[in-house]
Amino acid sequence: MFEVNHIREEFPILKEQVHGQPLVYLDNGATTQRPARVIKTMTEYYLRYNANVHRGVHYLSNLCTDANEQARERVRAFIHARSVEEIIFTRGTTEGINLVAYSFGEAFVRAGDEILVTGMEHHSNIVPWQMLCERKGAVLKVLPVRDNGELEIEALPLLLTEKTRLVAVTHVSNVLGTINPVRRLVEAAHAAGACVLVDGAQAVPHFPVDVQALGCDFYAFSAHKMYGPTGVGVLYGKRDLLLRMPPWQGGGEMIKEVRFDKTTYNDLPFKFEAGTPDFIGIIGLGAAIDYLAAIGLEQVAAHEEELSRYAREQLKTLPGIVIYGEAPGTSSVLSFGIEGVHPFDAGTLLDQLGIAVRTGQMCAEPLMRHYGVTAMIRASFAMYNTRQEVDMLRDGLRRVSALLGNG
Ligand code: C6P
Repeated sequence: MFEVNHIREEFPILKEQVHGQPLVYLDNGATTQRPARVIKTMTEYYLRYNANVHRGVHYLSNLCTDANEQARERVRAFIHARSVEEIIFTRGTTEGINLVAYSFGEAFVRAGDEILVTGMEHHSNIVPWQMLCERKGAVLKVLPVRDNGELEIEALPLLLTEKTRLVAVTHVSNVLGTINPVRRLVEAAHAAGACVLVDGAQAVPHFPVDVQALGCDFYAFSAHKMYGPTGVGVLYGKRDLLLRMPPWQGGGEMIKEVRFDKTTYNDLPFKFEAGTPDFIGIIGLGAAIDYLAAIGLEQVAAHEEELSRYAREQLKTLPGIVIYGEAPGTSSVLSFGIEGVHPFDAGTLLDQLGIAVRTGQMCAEPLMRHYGVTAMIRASFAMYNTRQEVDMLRDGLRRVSALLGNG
């Protein structure tokens, strides 16, 4: 049974006060809080078991190596990848996308080729592709977004050409909450001979993801947005592609044999994991996955969907509210503006009431430009948020409007 108050007990920070008010944490799209058990697991490793992985024959090193590899297996099962060879640990979504932009780019992208992104991407899923295009003389194309927050899928046949090498798309928009039709995009891209990278940063914490069912070639996400630690992420890649891609960083761990005249590279996934990984963070991610799996992502999704629907309803009762992104079936993100009020002023006032929301351009400047604004206010939900917190946001916004706006 999904019991939100029971879940809240696991997150000590939720009992904190901010400016003398109970914390209402609605900035989960930026980073979620961590449950005590994840922090405890990591602390135990630091206090009792710490030793570098894949390097020693001694007891502690073997223990950490096993725990690191068990976490890899947990990630594999979590996103239903075929093999642990397809699970590469990174520093986060950003690093995963950069890895593909570099390494896939080296292997498969030539001058005149095309990379297709969408108009709702986070900077992390735009800039690495621009850098690749600059390096290779390739061309960046953009699948546009409709005002209601959906992708203009009908434009796809025009934009996908025999020159398209890769389509990079977010599974869920960090601004609009739109859940994109990834399966459909993958089918179209594959039919045109292009690969697909999915940015899953805002998807994996909110509903079950099955990379085999999606059919995508790459899928990247961050641990810190799914109740795990900062500094750790995952890149899933299809084995046959990863085998054909060169390593992107050199160093320890990614090699089999090093000679001054030639070095041979390690097997997957280690070929892409140069240097000491954040193994205690990785073990923490494993603990976060165990926790999420025990609660059940279907239950999490149902709770958050209900909460998001309720939040949309409540916000619409306020004067001067403009909601961005009204695509059917949006996820746990709700961005909006208030007529006559600057988002930063709204965010500052809400903060005084103990309510944490994100304000700004959300690392999605092209999308801001599409809506003709320089900033938005965003409430983003996690499994521990409640209707009562949504009510507090609504009441807080009412005060903001009364003080600064036209309410
Ligand atoms: N978005 C937000 O408040 P990193 O920083 O590598 O963990 O994740 C980057 C990233 C990539 N894609 C999407 C869709 C994202 O939402 C993010 C992170 C945060 O929206 C911080 S800007």
